[in-house]
Amino acid sequence: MKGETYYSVRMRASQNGRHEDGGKHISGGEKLTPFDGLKHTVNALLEKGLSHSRGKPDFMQIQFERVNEPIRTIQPLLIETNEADSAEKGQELAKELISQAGVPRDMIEKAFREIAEYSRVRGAVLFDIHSGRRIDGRKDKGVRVSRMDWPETGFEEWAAGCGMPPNPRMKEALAVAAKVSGHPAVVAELCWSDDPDYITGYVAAGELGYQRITKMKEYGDESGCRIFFVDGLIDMKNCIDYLEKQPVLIQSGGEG
Ligand code: PML
Ligand code: MG
Repeated sequence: MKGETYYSVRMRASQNGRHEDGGKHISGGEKLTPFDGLKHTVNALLEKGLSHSRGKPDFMQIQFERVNEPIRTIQPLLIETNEADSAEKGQELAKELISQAGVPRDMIEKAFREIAEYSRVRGAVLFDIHSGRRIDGRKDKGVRVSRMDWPETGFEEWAAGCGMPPNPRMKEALAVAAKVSGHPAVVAELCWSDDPDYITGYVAAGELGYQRITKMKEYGDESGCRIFFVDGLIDMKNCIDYLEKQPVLIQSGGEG
């Protein structure tokens, strides 16, 4: 793996025009692959964008580019599943876990009050745990975490070892969470899907691991959430550069 040339492959799909022209987000995807995996990867992303519960896209962009920076390998987070029988209980549990990760309670409440507004943002929102303000400065675009992947064989071995089904959605979310929590400014991540038929979400942080919560919203709800609770005293440019540009492969036995 090390020494091999990798390519970052990205897909985004929307309906009623491009995202930046007000189109509805349908699907997105991020992969890292060696050259000989490009065809398969592009096809997999095409398939993902075309068969989505948020609707049929009328705009899709798939692009690849060679990655010139050295690739970092990062270990998967520990995983736990927490059952919640209502969205209200799931969100209360999420608040408790975010607080265990080190975010002050009043800041968590403030972030949750702003979730409806943040759900309009296409990427992630960076929320400063000191000021209680959004500090990514990216307006509707937010921050798109890119250039990470978990090679399939490694993921399948890991999933079998944890007794988890090798679910591709979970693989992608775990790869994002491991990359994001690998930056020292990120204290915790809160996420649930914008897909109307998927209600499991998670809270993730280095020590806490990847804490799945089985119900974070109601079926049929198309509002998602991706908030990174960050220590705004740490250099945010460095953090955003890392999230968008640092290539990362998830690998058991990788860096912490
Ligand atoms: C998404 O699909 O956008 C996020 C899914 C988060 C939860 C994945 C899981 O652990 O089941
Ligand atoms: Mg989605």
